[in-house]
Amino acid sequence: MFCYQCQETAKGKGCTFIGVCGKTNDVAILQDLLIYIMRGISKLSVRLREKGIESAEVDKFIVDGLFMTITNANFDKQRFVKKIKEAFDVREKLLEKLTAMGEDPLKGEKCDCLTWKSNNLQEMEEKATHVGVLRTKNEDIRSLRELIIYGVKGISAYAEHAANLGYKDNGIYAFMQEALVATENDTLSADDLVAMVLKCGSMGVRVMALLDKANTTAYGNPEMTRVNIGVRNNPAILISGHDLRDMKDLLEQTEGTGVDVYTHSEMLPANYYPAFKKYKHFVGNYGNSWWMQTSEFEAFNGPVLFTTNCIVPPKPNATYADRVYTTGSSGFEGFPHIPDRKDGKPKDFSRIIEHAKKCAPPTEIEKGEIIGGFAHEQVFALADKVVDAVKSGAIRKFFVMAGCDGRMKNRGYYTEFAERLPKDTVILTAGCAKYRYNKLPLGDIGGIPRVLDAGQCNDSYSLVVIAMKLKEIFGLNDVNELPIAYNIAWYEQKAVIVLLALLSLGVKNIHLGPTLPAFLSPNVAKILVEAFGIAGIGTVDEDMKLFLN
Ligand code: FSO
Ligand code: SF4
Repeated sequence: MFCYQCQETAKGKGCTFIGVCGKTNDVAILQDLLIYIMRGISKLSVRLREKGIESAEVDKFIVDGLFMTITNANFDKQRFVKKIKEAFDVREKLLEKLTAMGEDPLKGEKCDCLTWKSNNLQEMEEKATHVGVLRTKNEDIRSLRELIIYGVKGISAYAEHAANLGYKDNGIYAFMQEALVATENDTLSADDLVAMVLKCGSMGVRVMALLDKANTTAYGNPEMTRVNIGVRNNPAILISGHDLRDMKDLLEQTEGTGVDVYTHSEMLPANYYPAFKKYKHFVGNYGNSWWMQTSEFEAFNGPVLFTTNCIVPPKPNATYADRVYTTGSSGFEGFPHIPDRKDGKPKDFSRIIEHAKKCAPPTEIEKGEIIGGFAHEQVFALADKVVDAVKSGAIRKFFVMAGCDGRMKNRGYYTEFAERLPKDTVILTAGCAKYRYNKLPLGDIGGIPRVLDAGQCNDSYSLVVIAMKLKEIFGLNDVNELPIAYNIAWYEQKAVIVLLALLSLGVKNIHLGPTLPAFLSPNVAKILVEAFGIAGIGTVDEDMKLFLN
């Protein structure tokens, strides 16, 4: 195996025997094979699209397939085997369709991503070792191809959540397939691929806008909310991940059962939505960001539902492994998987609810409240206050500190950075990065909290909308003239698409940490530095000086 798609990749270079995330060699190579066959499917689908033929089945397949390969989403080997077999069937139908139209389905194509097939696991594994990342020998082309793939994986996650709420965009699906094809096209130059990277960024904005519309139309606009982080004395279910439709189904089905619901990690922002706040058995948020789950799930005592990443494989002596469930694109061998909803009907969470009834209430690990819900509409409602504070100098600068958290010690940088920021600065955040500082007593500026949490990583879109609004209010020509600095933390591929989205909007001088991606070759990194002023992070001292001058 070779995988370098996330920030925690082994030695900052690549995982080769087993993933730092726990992904095994078997799963890693099957993910490579799945992506390879999806390239073949995309080649055929792109040709059919040129003839005006779209397939909802193909679109969904590509979205799900990519999402399953995101870091920490799915560790279940059998699910990948099944998905690869399904991929052969999906591809076959497209080949047949082209043939029926009188076309040569292979038309000059040499890539065996269009033809290779085997239902034998050993043969699959053998093939898989030849179609991974390192197959592209030129390191700059490899770097750009992978940057595109990771961006599209990020898009897939947000597209899936939006689709679960009935929001679909054929333009986004078409782009995802076009991008997969581009990463298999040897005639494309580095410049062509850079153009594709930027297009990927603008599609990132588009998919985040779509998901924002889906979430806010279905559940209302997030509003300023004080979220309880303590516990009550009832058995409970902990829900993690990003899928708000799953959240809704779970809240509805637990109502009146005596089982409470708590959010975990990236589901915390569900507490900010009017449609969810009304449920009396929705108690609040339990625990911290994803990587602390191994101890926090022990203490929770009740079942845990993963709607997406980030899953950490339980330690061999974990007492909670028999009470974790997955759904959607997430999976883990041994965790029961709740099947997809059919015909738009709710998913059936009764099994988890029955399980919860037999469990002890959660053990308290924290007490108090955290504040959040500062997505675009809530911030617009405070716009006069914010603008006055900027004009009077009460707010000197905003710091976008969105993105992900992770387990590496050097992420302590973000806690220290937040603590040491002067009192006339405000942090704008989204994603699980916030857990590094959202429980610090950072105070407020004239009633405006110094940490404004917009929501999940996809709600970085809100931060962009807020920046655009401020640009308009202050009559500026360029978003980079605003007193906003970007100090973003990344971990997995959704953060990659958030970054590309910001670049496509012309945001410059983003600092990215705690380390720059291993998949950026020196030349590709140079392009990003020269064109966009991207930089890594230094020490807190150095960066404080740099950002504040
Ligand atoms: Fe975090 Fe995990 Fe939202 Fe990611 S929980 S790391 S970027 O999945 O998606 O922020
Ligand atoms: Fe390694 Fe990250 Fe890939 Fe997991 S996702 S195998 S930790 S690079």
